[in-house]
Amino acid sequence: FVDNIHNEAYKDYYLAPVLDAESYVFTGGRREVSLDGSWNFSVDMYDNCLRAKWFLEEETNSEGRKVPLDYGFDDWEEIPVPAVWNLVKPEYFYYEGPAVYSRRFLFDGKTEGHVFLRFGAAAYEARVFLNGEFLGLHLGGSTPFCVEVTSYLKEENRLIVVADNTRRQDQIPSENTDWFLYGGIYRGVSLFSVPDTYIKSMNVHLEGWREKQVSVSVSLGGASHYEGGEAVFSIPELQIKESISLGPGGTAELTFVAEALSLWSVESPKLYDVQLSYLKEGTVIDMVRDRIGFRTIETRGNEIILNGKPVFLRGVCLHEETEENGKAVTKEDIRNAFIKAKEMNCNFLRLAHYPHTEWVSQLADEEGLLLWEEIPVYWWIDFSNPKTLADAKNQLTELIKRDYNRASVIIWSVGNENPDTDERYHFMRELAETARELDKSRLISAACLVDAVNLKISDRLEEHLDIIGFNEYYGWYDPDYQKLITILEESKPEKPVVISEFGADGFASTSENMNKVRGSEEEQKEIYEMQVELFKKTSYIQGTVPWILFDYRTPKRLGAYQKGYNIKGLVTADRKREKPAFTVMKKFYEEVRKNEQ
Ligand code: GCB
Repeated sequence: FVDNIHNEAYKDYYLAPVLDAESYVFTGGRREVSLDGSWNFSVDMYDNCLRAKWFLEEETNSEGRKVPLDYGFDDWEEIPVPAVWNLVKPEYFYYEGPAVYSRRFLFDGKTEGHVFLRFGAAAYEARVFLNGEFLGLHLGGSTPFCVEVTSYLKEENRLIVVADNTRRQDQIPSENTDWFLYGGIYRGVSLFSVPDTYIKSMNVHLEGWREKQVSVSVSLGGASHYEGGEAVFSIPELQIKESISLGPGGTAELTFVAEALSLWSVESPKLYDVQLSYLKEGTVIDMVRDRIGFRTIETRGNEIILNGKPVFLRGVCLHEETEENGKAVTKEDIRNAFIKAKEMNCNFLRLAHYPHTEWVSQLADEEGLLLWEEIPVYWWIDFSNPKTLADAKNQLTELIKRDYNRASVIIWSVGNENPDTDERYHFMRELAETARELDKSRLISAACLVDAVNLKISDRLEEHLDIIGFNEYYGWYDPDYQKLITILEESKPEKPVVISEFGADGFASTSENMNKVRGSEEEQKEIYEMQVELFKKTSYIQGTVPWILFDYRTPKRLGAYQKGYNIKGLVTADRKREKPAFTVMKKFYEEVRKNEQ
């Protein structure tokens, strides 16, 4: 047996078709059959599955069973989907590379219309094979994607996914991050069917809070030409039923006034069940549903305006991680994080540094929390590489498509702490423009760096942002507070500024004499106190977002106290103990809230 396939050539074969935002289908209200559960699994460091085309299952063993070479997928170990493989077994903890997932499933054979597979997320490259066919490649470790499987389905099916979380220079994020890049299919997988012509997207938002004008945009998929169809949008609770004829391209923009609408807000997160039907000659062909809040978000000078009123973003940053589940967080994990944030008097979460599960925005809609969502254009990125830009744009588009209808999401962030070079400027400007084109109902931001030489808030990207996010660690990485005082006094931003990160390490002091040593919780508390005093004096600061709610794993932090964790949390990684700085923020936010009333 000789495997002499050229090293890279075998991979080229698996590049297209690309599964990108174009293939994404709206699933709200559709019946999805879950393929979560136990899947067969093997790490595949050498990419054997792709090189030797195991997915063809061509070999036959003595029982006449088709197997990949001398192994059967069904004999492999089983691991749960969704999950990160790193936490399934200690020997997988540091594994980074390709791994093969496989499962069988039955399908009842009725395939009028189209059938799709939907993946919530798989890190980072995911190649999907069904019954021996390569169906496509998805790039990006935290956004959802759909694959049409209609013509490949049989009664008994074999699904294979090669998921590869290798860090590469040209990816988003690139090779160096301050968080753990877990591997695996770590969000749900499902199967759903739609009719021949179907509703592909439904984007709903409120145009004006005073007029209560609602806008719905619809697009169909399936047929190549659409004639004579009609879209009917309804909000049963308000007895609203509005219809519009679809153009030949299968799209329509519907606007109407809903006078009786109660706005969604932090204090009163009112949601409505909505429904959109596609009809042809009076017959309902397809229907989707969602549960939607209606609010507006805009800026006025240095202020952020929610439903016509200024709002201060009392925030905290959050990574998608728990000790037990890694990135494959549960709804309960999310609820616990919300409880902690609310205890600190937060009304806002920055979901750092990549798209978190869609459950976060769904639950935030219910709980009245405002969200900043971000794509992982983090630190250094291969900014001059067009392939990298295409990947970033696609991740942004997939995120916007997924969460367009979530009232809680008020900001799209196009990146974090990127060096202010020409390449970066062009790259990120294009991302900001893409976000604006896709969604006029939200604000665009990025977490920028301060100009540390001239001591000013100044970044060429500002021009393309609605909110200037800026990260600063005065008191910590740079102990000189005076610099921050100068920066805040010297800067005259014309837009609202959100301190999108600040903070310091905080390890548990174990005895009296440990107090106030560098990195202790006591020092962390003092840094917070000093920061908060400055924020109070700076009127253009319209939000503060400390780094970070919980301590979390990161391979970057190898110090004696850090032990593989970023320990800037306001709460320990087990989520059990609040550090003293938590109380500083809690009091500050309490004051802000009182002043707002
Ligand atoms: C930052 C990064 C964040 C890091 C943090 C830190 O500026 O945006 O991802 O984890 O600082 O702890 O240094």
